[in-house]
Amino acid sequence: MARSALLNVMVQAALKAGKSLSRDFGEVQNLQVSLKGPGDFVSQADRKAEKIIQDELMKSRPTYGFLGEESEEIKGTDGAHRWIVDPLDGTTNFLHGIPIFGVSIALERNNEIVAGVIYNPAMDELYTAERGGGAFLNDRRLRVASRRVLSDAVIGCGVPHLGRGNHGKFLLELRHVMGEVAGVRRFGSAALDLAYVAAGRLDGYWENDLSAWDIAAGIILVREAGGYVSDFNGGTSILETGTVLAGNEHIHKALLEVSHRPLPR
Ligand code: 2AM
Ligand code: CA
Repeated sequence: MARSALLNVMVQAALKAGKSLSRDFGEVQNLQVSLKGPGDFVSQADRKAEKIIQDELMKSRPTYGFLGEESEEIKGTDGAHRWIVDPLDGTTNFLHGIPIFGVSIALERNNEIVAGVIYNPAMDELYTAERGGGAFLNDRRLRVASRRVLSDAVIGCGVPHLGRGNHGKFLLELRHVMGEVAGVRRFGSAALDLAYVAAGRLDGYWENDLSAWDIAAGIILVREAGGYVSDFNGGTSILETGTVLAGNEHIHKALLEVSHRPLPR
């Protein structure tokens, strides 16, 4: 598998940040965290990872813009290119010693995502995709699952929690979806949920109330694995709305319909 120079830069940044997160995850698991508590330790881990990524990316492409979860946006002198980075997606899992978290790095060119890398250091799973070049898990080419009906499908989602999201709206969506599918999962990392759709582990996935960095890299992974990704209403405003709905052609269509059914009388 030949990677472009650009994708290589992204991979190196993700691996380096992943190493740092791995070390800090070990600390969290051993509960050897600072007196200020694990929350504070985790935000430090998060910021450290973002700094590593930013340094790596800016070193090789100093004119590109940079949008990261942990820092002020940098407007590059090159108006066409922007990195969109989440140094630690799945923060709550990380904090709780659950090994489902990862680094997410996307490259946007003229408002379109053209490359994406997601890395889960705890499982040493590196997901990469470039426009027109396919999607990969480590060296293996990815293809979305081929199941065509919801009754065979395992669907991922995001569940709103204390102080976040529209709980009533989600319960309505879940009520309809859970009645039609083989299983519903909630893994807690939007980036990895999309990577799992690309890998055919999840047949579909939807979530609302996200940020651009949670989903930017996952979008191209799913598309390059032959899947469909839209915003929650089936449109193209994924990053703008922070909503996402994904699957193969059939599951995407069915999930879109079922999740929008009105409340039964
Ligand atoms: P995080 O782990 O980086 O916080 C889980 O439902 C998904 O929602 C994760 O990808 C998580 O990213 C994201 N998330 C959690 N809180 C969020 C917030 N306030 N805004 C946007 N996304 C959030
Ligand atoms: Ca995130």
